Order: sequence, then structure tokens, then C-alpha cells
Amino acid sequence: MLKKITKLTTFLALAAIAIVLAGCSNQMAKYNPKKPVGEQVDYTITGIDAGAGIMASTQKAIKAYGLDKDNWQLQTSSTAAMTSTLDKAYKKKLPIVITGWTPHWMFTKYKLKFLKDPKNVYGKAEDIHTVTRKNLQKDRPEAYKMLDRFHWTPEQMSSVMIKVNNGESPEKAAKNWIKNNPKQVAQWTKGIKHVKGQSFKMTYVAWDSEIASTNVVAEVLKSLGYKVTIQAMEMQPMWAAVAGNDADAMVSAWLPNTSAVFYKDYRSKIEDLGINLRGAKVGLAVPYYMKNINSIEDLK
Ligand code: PBE
Repeated sequence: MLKKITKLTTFLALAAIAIVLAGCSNQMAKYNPKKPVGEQVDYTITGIDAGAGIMASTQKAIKAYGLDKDNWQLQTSSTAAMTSTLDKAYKKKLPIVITGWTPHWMFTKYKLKFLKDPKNVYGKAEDIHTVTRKNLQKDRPEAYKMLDRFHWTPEQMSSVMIKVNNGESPEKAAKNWIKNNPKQVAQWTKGIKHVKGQSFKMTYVAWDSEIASTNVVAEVLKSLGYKVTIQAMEMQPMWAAVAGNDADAMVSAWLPNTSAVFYKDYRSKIEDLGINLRGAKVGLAVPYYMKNINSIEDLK
């Protein structure tokens, strides 16, 4: 009798372990093109920090495409947490839907595709603008001139981002980029008089793209003699600082879509120096191995 009970207990224990393992393997299963994608990712879009424009746009997309009816949700985290989840999923070919954008090294490091957006929630293409406080031209004419000329390409921005992602300090990566692109930097600074230690404050959000651009601009301004400080903050305070004269400038305004709310709120209190990078893009993205998922509509 005792023997029988022991056997039964062992059997039950093994059965329990088997059930737990099955549950795990379900979560860790490779992407299966024959099953609805929603149930494979727990109806979850892996997002970034709550303040990002891409998060607001994604909430709109969830409604516009009727994904809310299936209880799709947007998970808030940070760029670092999202890319780390992506990295783990990618290595095992697990299904994942992320908030994606370019320029960013995630598109260099992984084969990802933007999902088509037939309802145009995310807008076609984004540009990044340089924005300054009012009266900067009067108080800091040399810096203003340089900022007005500053522009580069998504590839150039990516090259700095990749270096930082590989462990180089942003300051060093920016300095190296400047050293390797003397002609372009000379265009930005041509004929500008050097100043003697005037202060200059830039604000930015610590997204990889903005870490890259802000550090490059800061280093160029330093080379013109400015004492530059750069301060990372959330998106709303970044705009408020420039609008309220607490900061001189920022190069982080993704428009016309991603930062639209802030642009509208602060338009009359800032100066928009126009585009410093053309051809950015924002949307939902999945890894290449999710073959039959090509449009946001395919998530339904
Ligand atoms: N981003 C990167 C930002 C702008 C820069 C796309 C994550 C956003 O507001 O969504």
C-alpha cells in the first residue's frame, strides 16, 4: 500500500513538472505562422518610455486598427529594456512586436521590418528639427549660426549610435565623428568667430539618437569656445526648458508627428530652425522571420 502511494506521488509530481514545462515552452515557442500572432505574443506590443511620441502614436494605432477589441496592450518600459527583450526573442526566433524607429542601431543589428500602416497613424516620414529659445540669435549669434547650419544623414547619426552601443562614451564617439568628418563640420562652422567661454545649455531626451546628435553638436560648440552643458530629461520638460529660456537649444524635435503635441503647445515660445535630419521613420516593427506579418492589419 505504502509503495503504491509513493508511486502515485511520484507520478503526480512528474505530471506537475510536465505541465509547468509545457506552459513554459508555450511562451518560449518559435514564431508559428499558422497560429494567430496575438495569442503568440500575449496581445502585447513591447514599447519604450511612457513619454515617447511613439507610445502616444501606438495607443492611437491600437484604436484605429481595432486591436483594442482583442485587448492588445502596449507595454511601457525603456528603450534599453525593449532592445534587450528583442535581442532575446531574436536569438530564438520568438514572436515579438515592438515600437520601432530609424535612425536606430536596432535596424542595423537585427533584420527588422516596419509594419505597413495603411491608416497612416504614424505618418509617412519624420524629420528631426533643431529648436532654440527665443532671442538666441541676439544673445548667442555664433552658436545660433552653427545650429542653423547643423544637418546630417540618418547613416551618419547611426554610425555614432552604433559606437555608443558598442561601449564608447558618447563624448568620445562624437569627437571621433567630428575628427572623421572635417569637411562637413567646416561647413557648419565656416566664418564663425570663436567666443570666449560663453555658457551654452542644451537639453535632450536620452534616446540613442538624441544622445548622438546632442553630443556631436555640443562638441562642435565647444570647439567654437562655448562652455557647453547638456542635460537629459523627459520630453515635456525638454520642450518646456527651451520655451521657458532655461535652456538654449535642443536638436531632438521629431516632426511632424512624434513630437506634435509639444510642438503645438510651445510653438509660440520657441524658434524652429528647421530640419537637421531628413528621413527618419516611426512605426511598429517585427523581425524578418515573422514572414506573414507585414501590416498592422495582420495583427488582428
Ligand atoms: N523616438 C526616438 C522618440 C523620438 C526619438 C522615436 C523613440 C519618440 O518620441 O518616440
